[in-house]
Amino acid sequence: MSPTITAFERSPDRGRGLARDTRVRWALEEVGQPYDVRLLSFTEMKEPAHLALHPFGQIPTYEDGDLALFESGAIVFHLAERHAGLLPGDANARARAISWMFAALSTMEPPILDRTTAMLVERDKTWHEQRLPLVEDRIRDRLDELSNRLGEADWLDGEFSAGDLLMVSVLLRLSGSGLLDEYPNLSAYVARGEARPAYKRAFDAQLAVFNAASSGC
Ligand code: GTB
Repeated sequence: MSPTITAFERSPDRGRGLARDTRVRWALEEVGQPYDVRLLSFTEMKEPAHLALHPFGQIPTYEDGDLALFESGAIVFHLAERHAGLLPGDANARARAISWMFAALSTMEPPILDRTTAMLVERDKTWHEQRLPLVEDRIRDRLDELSNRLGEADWLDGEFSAGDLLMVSVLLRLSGSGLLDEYPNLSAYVARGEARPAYKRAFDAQLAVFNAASSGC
């Protein structure tokens, strides 16, 4: 039996691949693991059946036999541990790749999410125009450092890893902000991630869900 993940029945990002099921789909595609998807409405996400899987009533979740997981990072890590292709075999290189997974989620993602919040729910506040540049400067601080570390390398530490998968997924949330354009090496890094066949399959799969919902299928 294939594992089952959950995703938005109709993603608020209109199929741009920014919801967190995309990173899980991407990991599944990278390791060649077929999967099923259970689509959920916002109402269903808060009902007991889903809350039993996800304490915060969110997507994505992952079910495989008697294992149920939530948190996209934990799901990607689980897949990377159980399949070849997303973590190096050498123990030290593996530990460094895991550091990059945490860096993506706990160092890079928070300031980027803060900007999303500012744009989605604070736009009508009197202080929005003053706050946004501060939020964006905090993102720039991190992008400066990441850009310096990446340099001209293709990936963060040798071969493509789950660390890159999560880092590219996080950076993609800056699409349209103009911030990534200030860093040609990071823009190229994200483009390399998006060009991977596994990413394209993942992106197309989530887009197909949105298109089907929009056409009333
Ligand atoms: N830390 C968790 C993880 O990594 O899995 C966060 C999970 C999460 O935030 N899930 C969101 C969710 O279920 C969907 S991805 N939200 C519903 C809720 O909390 O009630 C976040 C997301 C939502 C919308 C856009 N968008 O429109 O662009 C992008 C990303």
